[in-house]
Amino acid sequence: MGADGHEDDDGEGQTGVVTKTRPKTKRPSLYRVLLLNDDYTPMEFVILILMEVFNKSQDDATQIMWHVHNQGVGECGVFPYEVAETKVTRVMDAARRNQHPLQCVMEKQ
Ligand code: TYC
Repeated sequence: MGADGHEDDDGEGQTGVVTKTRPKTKRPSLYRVLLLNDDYTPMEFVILILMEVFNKSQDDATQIMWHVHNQGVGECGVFPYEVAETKVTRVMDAARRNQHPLQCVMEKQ
């Protein structure tokens, strides 16, 4: 600081464009995994799927199954893209293996 109260020009003062860098921590987009109702898949099978693929308790799985049965669609969970994709594939593979028409889809949240 000079006697006149102004900054001394010591040559270190920066001039030009000030770029404020913001750390880019992009969080992954989330996807809802949904089960769709149908008339043929046994309720027990849906409950087992919810327990095995979505790690639900028997009580939670039963509640979700009834919700889907009554409302036509219901959420099994919300996951990053690749996790959601893997779960949809596991459900669809199990349904196909057991010849049930159960449908599972994912949608961006
Ligand atoms: N609606 C089926 C039945 O009455 C049960 C069911 C529930 C099927 C949920 C699919 O995602 C589903 N057997």
